[in-house]
Amino acid sequence: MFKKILVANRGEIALRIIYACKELGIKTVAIFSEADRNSLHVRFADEGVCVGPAKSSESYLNVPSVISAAEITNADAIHPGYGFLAENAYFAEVCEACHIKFIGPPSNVIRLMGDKARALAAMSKTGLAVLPGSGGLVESVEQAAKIADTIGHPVILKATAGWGGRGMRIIRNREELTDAFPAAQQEARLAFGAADLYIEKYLENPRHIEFQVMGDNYGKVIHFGERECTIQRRHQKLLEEAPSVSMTKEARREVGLLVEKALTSVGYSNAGTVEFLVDEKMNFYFMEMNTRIQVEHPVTEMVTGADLVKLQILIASGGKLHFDDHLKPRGHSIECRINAEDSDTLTPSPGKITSFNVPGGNGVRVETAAHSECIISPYYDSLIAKVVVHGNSRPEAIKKMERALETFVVEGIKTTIPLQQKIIRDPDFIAGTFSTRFLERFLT
Ligand code: MV4
Repeated sequence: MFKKILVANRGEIALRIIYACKELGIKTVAIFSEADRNSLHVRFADEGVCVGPAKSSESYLNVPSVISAAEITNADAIHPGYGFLAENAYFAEVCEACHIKFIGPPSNVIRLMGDKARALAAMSKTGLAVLPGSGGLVESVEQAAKIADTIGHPVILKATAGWGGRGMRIIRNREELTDAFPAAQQEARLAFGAADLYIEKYLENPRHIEFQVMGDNYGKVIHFGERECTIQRRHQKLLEEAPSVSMTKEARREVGLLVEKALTSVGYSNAGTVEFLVDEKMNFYFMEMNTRIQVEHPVTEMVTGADLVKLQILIASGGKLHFDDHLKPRGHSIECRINAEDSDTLTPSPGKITSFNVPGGNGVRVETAAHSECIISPYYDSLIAKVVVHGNSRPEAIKKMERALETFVVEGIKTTIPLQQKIIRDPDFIAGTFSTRFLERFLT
């Protein structure tokens, strides 16, 4: 087992990892930027190393600084959390070269999944369904037009290096393609440094359902069921749940087995998430894979009883997965991501929190690094807390969330709480009849 882990992150996820290490008897090293000197992750870790100024690119994303911090403190592993360096294949390679264990999948698998067109091709080859499309890069408007004619409009152009919906263009007819193709290329080049695009059939009202997986280093991959992540605004998730209301036991088993088979064949290990677009007929189409622990992992933990962060650490240190059977979800869990944002415009609202009361009680879990008098920095992600509830049923979980949000006091900055209160009281949300278009009704 590792003796000391460097936590290459900040905020609530850094705390989540430090808590897991404490429970496993592993020492921790926090890294921090000049803006985070007084943060809780620095306080609760055994050691702290300043890795640079407030700007992420010069601190949390600075590979030589982070590696040096691990070398100086003699850490034997690095947990990257999510965001920052978590899906940087080069960083994972440098860790490997420096004999520091990267707590995540092998660098070649990170690289494969980071290239969305290659990932689609690889997953399709293993038997996962993918939407009809180019099956690789599209080089020109003419080639794109030919594919669109074959599969029929509407189609969608996506950046192969993309994430967060940038570089995406929905194409409804041949005329639109002429302008959209170079525009998407340009946007992708600016955002990701690569103009490469691929094309696929566009689904009008899909759901977004993702499967949590964990693989060990002995060829075993198991799934931990699905999360429903359809409720998003501008590609930003606001609320996630497990299990999905639209899922059946049979579909879970069927898709889960396909996922396990696919990931075993690419040599996957550690935590990962396989994202699907799901149509009205409950057809699952592989969309992309995230090779990290995700923000919304707690809802899976609540219904399976697993500690996914501990499992990540145990697996990276050579441990084996020993689940005899697939975990059946018990009850229902919902997470609200509380962001320091204006809930109407979703624009950042940094500043000082003057008053802070975290909800509690039966079945309520709050992940946060915020506290009264703390400063929410404009330099980083605006996530300030995750409210996670667990109930015996979905209606019970919704009630608990309603009560938890009502008793969550955050003063001094604006938060997304009012928007999430609207969502959980919405008849379509309560009935479970929603698609990715759900939030359009709430747009201002
Ligand atoms: C799609 C789609 C419909 N059809 N692809 C949005 C983020 C990016 N990762 C992929 N996205 C989508 N891809 C096809 N072929 C609809 C979306 C989409 C979406 C997906 C999941 C959750 C919310 C969404 C909101 C708008 C669009």
